[in-house]
Amino acid sequence: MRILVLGGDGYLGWPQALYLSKQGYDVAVLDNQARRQFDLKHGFDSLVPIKMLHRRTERWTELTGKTIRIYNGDTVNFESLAAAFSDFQPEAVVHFAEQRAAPYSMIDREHAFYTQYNNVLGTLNVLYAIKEITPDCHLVKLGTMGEYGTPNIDIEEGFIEIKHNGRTDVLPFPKQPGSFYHLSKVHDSHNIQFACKIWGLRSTDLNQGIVYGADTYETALDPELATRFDYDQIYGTALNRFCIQAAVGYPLTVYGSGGQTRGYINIKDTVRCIELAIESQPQAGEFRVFNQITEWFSINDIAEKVTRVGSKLGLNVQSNHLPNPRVEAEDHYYNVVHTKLLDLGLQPHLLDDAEIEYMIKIALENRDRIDRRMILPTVNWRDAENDVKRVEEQFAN
Ligand code: NAD
Ligand code: USQ
Repeated sequence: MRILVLGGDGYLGWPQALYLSKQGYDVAVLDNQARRQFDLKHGFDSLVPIKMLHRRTERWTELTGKTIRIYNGDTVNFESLAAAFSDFQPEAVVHFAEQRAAPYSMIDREHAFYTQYNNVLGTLNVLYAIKEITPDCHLVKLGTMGEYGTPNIDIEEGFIEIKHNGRTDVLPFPKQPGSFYHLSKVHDSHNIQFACKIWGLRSTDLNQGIVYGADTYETALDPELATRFDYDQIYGTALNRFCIQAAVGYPLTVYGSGGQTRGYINIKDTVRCIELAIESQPQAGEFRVFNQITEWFSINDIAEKVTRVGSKLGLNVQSNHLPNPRVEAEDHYYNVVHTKLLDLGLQPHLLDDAEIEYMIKIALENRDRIDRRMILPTVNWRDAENDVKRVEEQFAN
């Protein structure tokens, strides 16, 4: 089966391309290098050194004899996207190619605009490319658990049965996202569901939780295959950030009281989940939603785990409750239905001490690459104007 991975140079897209190639699929990647350009422009860098996309694919071929085709394309530029679809004729498309940082989307109008323009219109182009060029192609789209927010009821898997004034229907689960980034995913979901209904496209929307983990079995084969490890205040997620903070002796940056609870998934499970979605193709016209998480923790739970494991490694790990720069519930109910991928055969790698120890050790090995100026949050949901200045000052340093 031919699979096109959009955003195939990113943290998740690259390991996904390797994993699918290893399983015997014919894989191509498309990327516009937006993420690398952000790093170059602002002086950010992955904790772990990463090779350019061409070298990565070359190394994969040297090691395995398998090839991964590269398309330099942009989902927002329909010509480049359509050229890749026409040339490769994908039977499945895995769509990772979006601006994925909530703090980035909350810097100011310009960054909110870019995020929604890039994500929503890029995905609209993907839907048209499928309709016009490869109408049977299965779209596997990366959504996010943050689309749902934190309602005071169980979060169902995409849809909920509602009884109202004596009548009953099964409707999309209510969405209460917490950033302009998370909102872009909600808009995508609506557009995708609509395209399935009117054109008979087939799609799986994966509401994925926070992904952690430094490598997959394939990226670990060789340092030149490594995927990125973000720890900065814009792209770094809390667990990655806490691991590098423990390694450099910086108090863990817990935002607010730390009761914020989120779904998590190991990167090794992410790549498998997407294969499971591809293998179990939906019917024409079907819009499926899977909740792609394996467990959930509060930020305090994560800080406690990193403190415990760091202490075992002889590190002095402290926590600091910073004023929360985001607008979010800090003490809330959280219970998520996530059975569909388990039913398809997912066998989760859960977050144990060994995984955290591995991540802290990678941070210790790359300690001289950690820029402490990237640790404190610079984007405040409530006070964007002031923070643009602070973000710019920090980028300028
Ligand atoms: P990433 O930023 O590392 O990778 C995204 C890749 O897409 C980058 O290589 C970037 O250059 C590319 N890209 C962005 N816009 C593009 C465009 N218009 N055209 C072509 N390429 C473009 O992000 P990631 O962590 O790998 O996340 C991938 C996807 O998974 C995103 O959609 C994200 O929202 C979703 N997701 C990620 C996580 C997580 O914890 N990392 C959790 C849930 C969902
Ligand atoms: N947080 C801290 N300290 C930090 C960083 C974050 O306490 O130093 C808190 C945040 O306030 C938030 C929680 O940790 O309550 C999660 O934040 P995060 O930065 O780890 O993750 P988030 O912003 O939710 O975004 C990440 C990915 C995004 C993906 C999302 C999945 O960047 O692409 O969509 O996880 S989910 O959270 O399920 O929506």
